[in-house]
Amino acid sequence: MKKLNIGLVGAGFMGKAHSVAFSNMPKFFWPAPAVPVFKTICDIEEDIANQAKDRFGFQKCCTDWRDIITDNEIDAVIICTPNDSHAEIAIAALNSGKHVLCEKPIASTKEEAQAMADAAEKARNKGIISMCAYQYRRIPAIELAKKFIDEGSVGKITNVRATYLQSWSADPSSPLSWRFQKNRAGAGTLGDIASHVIDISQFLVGDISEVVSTVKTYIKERPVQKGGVDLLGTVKLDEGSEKAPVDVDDEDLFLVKFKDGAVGSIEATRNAWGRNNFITIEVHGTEGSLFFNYERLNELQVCFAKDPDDRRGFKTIYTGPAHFHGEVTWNIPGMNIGYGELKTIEAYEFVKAVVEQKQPSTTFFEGNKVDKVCTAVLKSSQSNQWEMVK
Ligand code: 4PW
Repeated sequence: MKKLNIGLVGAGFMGKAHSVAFSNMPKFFWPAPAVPVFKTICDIEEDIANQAKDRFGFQKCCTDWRDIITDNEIDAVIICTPNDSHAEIAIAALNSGKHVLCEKPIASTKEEAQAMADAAEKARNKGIISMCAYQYRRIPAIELAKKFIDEGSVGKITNVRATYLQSWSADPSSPLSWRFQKNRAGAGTLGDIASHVIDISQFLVGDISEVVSTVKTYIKERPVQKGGVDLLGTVKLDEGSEKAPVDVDDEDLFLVKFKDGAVGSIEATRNAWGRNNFITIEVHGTEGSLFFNYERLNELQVCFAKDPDDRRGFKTIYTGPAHFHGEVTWNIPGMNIGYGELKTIEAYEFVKAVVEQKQPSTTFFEGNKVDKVCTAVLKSSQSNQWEMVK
């Protein structure tokens, strides 16, 4: 059985998600393309690195990511650090011949995003795989929507309405993690979550060519979190804590035009009470419509124009063994997959790409395409006019 030696950088929330995914991958996908071997985990905080080693089952830990890059035994690097370090780590890893799976958004500036896409393109010729962790396009119901669109079942797409709404930052006492700092994250809600629905929209309907946007910051300062991993608002800091300014967006609203002629709207916020991981996408075509909501992860709603007037309406398809990778997860539709299985599908796609030497669908090139849309959204929020995606 082939082995793939893994080094993981960043032992917080996403480090946990990828550790769970890579260790579960062969349990679902068997025979696995290669079995991941958990070599080294890195975190800048020694105590977190040490605990993560034992908790996630790595052989070693370190506090400097360069120790992973210079380790000749490591084949692939998973990057789960704040956005401002993605470029440096990813480019070093690619240049040293390691495959890279990097969390989204690809980077914290457009220059870094471009440099990563260029480095990935160069490495590609040497058989090196690069992948951005835009996992939501791999949801079985989204893959099914893509199938309906590609086979023409809903006709020519005219309109796309997408949202990504969460509530975890609506409370002003949620700490100022790196996600609220421009120099670390690049942008706020836009890079963090709007990027996901930009990716899904482009996956389903093709490239976005123009945008017009409004961007808002509601909570202008937050209590400072000192050390530790980002807990996505699950820990609140008290009134007396030191505060610092938020310099990124809380909320983004934008209209989009797709190259193929469809139009649409995208909305994202982390301040919507009652919305948790509310990723929705509704696609209208000349022959029908599709609707997906992540909070009903294992369902896709479809409506066909050709149905008789007295029977026409949305029907719900429950994804299961008949759908994308459903044959390896659970046996009956309705038993359902969750976030863990979704990241496991992503881990499989990455390892398969490495073994088969075929780039996955979410390359750094695709990640850079999402970044270009985000750049145009921010530009439009300043210019108050339509901006081309360049
Ligand atoms: O990428 C996103 C994150 O930054 C995630 O998919 C969900 O929202 C979970 O955390 C944030």
